[in-house]
Amino acid sequence: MDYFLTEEQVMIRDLARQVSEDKVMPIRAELDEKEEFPWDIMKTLAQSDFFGINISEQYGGLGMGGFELTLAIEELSKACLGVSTTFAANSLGTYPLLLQGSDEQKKKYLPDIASGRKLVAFGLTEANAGSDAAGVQTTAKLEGNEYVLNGTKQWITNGGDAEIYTVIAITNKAKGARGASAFIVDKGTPGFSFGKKENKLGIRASSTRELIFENCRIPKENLIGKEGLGFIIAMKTLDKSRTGVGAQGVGVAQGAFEAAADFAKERHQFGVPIISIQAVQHMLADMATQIEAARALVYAVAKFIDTGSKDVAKESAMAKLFATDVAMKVTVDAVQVMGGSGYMREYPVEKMMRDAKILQIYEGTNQIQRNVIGQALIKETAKR
Ligand code: COS
Repeated sequence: MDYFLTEEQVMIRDLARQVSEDKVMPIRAELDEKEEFPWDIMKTLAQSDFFGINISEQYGGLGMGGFELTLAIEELSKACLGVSTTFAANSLGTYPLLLQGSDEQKKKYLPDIASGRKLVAFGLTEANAGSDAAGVQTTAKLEGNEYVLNGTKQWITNGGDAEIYTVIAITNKAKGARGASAFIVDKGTPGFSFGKKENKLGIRASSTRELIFENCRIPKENLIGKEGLGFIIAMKTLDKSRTGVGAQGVGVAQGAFEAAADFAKERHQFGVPIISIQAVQHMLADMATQIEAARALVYAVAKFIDTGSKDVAKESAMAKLFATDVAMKVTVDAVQVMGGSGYMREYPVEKMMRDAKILQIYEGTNQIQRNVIGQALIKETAKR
């Protein structure tokens, strides 16, 4: 379907598609098998200014919006979700700075992020704070001109490979969610170390580690916004980034669909290509319809967020929920269309199916997305 993209948007999409086809597809199976961090691909994306897409020109970015970022994430996801997760987690980690960073913080950090010189990671999740994001136990205590961080963050994408970390920690336990604050922590700060690299079902090209803070002292200037804003910054960050997860869903589903449709044209059974068998055609028709519906929703929500509207939690949750459920269904169906071949590592769809599962889990499980939507609906009905 034609989404009437501008010339610039077509350029971003086509460039991302080219990187995906030339650089990602040839090595995605190897990255998955060896759990190899995609440094070369990140370098290529940096050279093409992809890390600066939604960072303003003032700080070295391209000054575009979340919609253009969505286009890039979708194309990368068509080839490999491990690669697109590494890239998208970078923007996730950058949002706290974009949302509430001071001009000094932006001047100090954003040019390195926009140029791709430094990768970013977002540290919210902990052993006891997953769906219950307000359950964070990592503490940050102000001592003179420094905050002292103690605690452990879990399952942090880009953990260990990123240079810059935006971290949520408790500054006032008595205040609950209102007692959390957001900080910038540089890799190499004494007292800041990493756990072992996690061995995952999918997105194995991306790295996932614990962030360990043991009396880690950071300058008080590294507080983002004000004390007590941490939970809201985290929620607003997720409101922005969840559309990107939706775009990942659209991309991986499209990749799986194309692999299955191409295979169905070549594979013969009962003397005909299986694409001419109605049972297979109907599966492909459902897959294509669901993908187009997911894409339309993700694009519409990304554009809505770019208008600067303040309350986007419901729409962003809807885009993430719908597109990632579609991704799971379509990747499973792609394996089914391809039968025994789909199950083999020789073809890309078994990896896509393994990769897609995380989309229903990270940046808020799809059950949490339904909660967010439900809560927004309750508020809306109260206003009517
Ligand atoms: N934007 C602005 N403010 C928000 C907000 C949003 N999107 N969501 C919540 N808030 C505010 C609320 O308005 C409330 O403010 P008041 O204290 O003034 O009333 C405050 O934050 C607490 O909100 P709430 O009571 O809804 O918080 P809960 O602890 O019930 O948690 C959910 C809400 C479940 C939505 C939240 O914990 C969540 O998103 N969890 C999933 C986290 C996640 O995605 N984890 C994945 C790891 S990060 S990669």
